[in-house]
Amino acid sequence: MRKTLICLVLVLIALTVLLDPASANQEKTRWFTDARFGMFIHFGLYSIPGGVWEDEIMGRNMYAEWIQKQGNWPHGLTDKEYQSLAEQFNPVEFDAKEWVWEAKNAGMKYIVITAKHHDGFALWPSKVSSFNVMDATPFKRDILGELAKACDDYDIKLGFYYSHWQDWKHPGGARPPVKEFHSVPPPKQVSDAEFERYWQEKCLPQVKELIQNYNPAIMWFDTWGKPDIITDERLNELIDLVRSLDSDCLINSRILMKHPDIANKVDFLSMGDNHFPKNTISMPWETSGTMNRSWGYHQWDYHWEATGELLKKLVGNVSRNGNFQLNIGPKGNGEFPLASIRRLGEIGAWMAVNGEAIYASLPNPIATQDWGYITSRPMNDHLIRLYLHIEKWPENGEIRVNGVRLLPEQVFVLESQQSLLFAPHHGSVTITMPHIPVDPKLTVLVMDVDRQGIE
Ligand code: JFZ
Repeated sequence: MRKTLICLVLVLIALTVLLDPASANQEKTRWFTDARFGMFIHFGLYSIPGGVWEDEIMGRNMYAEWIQKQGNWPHGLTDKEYQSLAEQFNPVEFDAKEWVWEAKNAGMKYIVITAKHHDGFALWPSKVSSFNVMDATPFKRDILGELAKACDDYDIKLGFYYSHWQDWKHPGGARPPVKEFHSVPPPKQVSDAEFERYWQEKCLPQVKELIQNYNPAIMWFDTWGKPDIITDERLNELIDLVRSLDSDCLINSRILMKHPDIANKVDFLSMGDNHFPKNTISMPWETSGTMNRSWGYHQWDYHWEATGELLKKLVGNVSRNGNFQLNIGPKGNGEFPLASIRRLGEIGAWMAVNGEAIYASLPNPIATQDWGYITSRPMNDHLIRLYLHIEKWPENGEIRVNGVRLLPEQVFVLESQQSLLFAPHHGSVTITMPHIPVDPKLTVLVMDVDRQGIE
């Protein structure tokens, strides 16, 4: 009797999960939404020229990974010129452990690397196409395999960017529809039959290979606009393939961003590059951003952003229920640029003392505030913890938290536990700040308050 009852309860639990796709999906994406912060890596043949070809420099705002098809020289590069880079690809300084350690030390919980970018070059020994690190380069090491191993060792999730739409190596891969695109003769749009050939003989088999060989936590696909050549049929075929091989592997919305039903087909939304939404979005979502302008290493891109600005992007997203995936463009020899390393280290130092306000935190439950951002965490049935991320240190020594109507139980500086005085103020709470700005980048205060006080 007891056994039957237990069985019945188990079946009921299983049914609720099965019948409620939203809750099943929440379970599946939990690690991702808890993580909040990841690393993007753009690495490939384009990392060698780093935005420069025979003394010609790509525009400093341009993406260096596009050097084959876009430049300020009149012709772009011929396929032959670009593909000859494979013979030079020998990133002897590449050390998977070092890369993963940098991510871990920065407080990141996952890495997504360009397994294959638009140029069609594979960073793993693909049996599907010989245009890969093992068969076409002197390096002859499985970069993805080494990374997968290091990620396991450091408990970091690994995902792959795979350019499913554009492939400039395969004759059937789509060509970019951008007006800045240079090539003589101009790019011919591929026919549906040509694309189907690419789809069946390269794209799908390589995706299958990636999942079977490395068991990625994320397949990160990339389109922009709404390319007609990715038909509903092809979209479903690709999604079904991933799902059938690994039902836990997360898929991002850029697989076909503008599709009207995309939110129901994928696991998380990826925003446009460096696009930071101003509203809370309940579905898991992420912005990918760069530290400078280019994704792939660009020797002349000096637009490095300050660490504080990068932190604000992270915190801003988390306060709206989103993630931040911050890009690194390693150099052709496999090293991270020093400017990136410094920023990663500084972010990591901040995360080491303020991580509680980020990991597995919830969005801002009250009004937006003019002094910064709020993240939150339920503590028990009645208490909610608000993390106040102070961006602008107040000149009058006080900050006012609007929308808190009951007096908090306590307020303190997260990194030092210093208690702060507070007082009610017409339906809000005023906090007396320390005299010296605790952290000029972003200071986190903790405020524990009764839930009823913010409803
Ligand atoms: C794409 C790539 O072309 C680029 O090289 C880089 O990998 C980046 C992360 O993704 O570029 C995009 C894709 C989508 C948008 C903008 C640039 N978008 O939707 O705004």
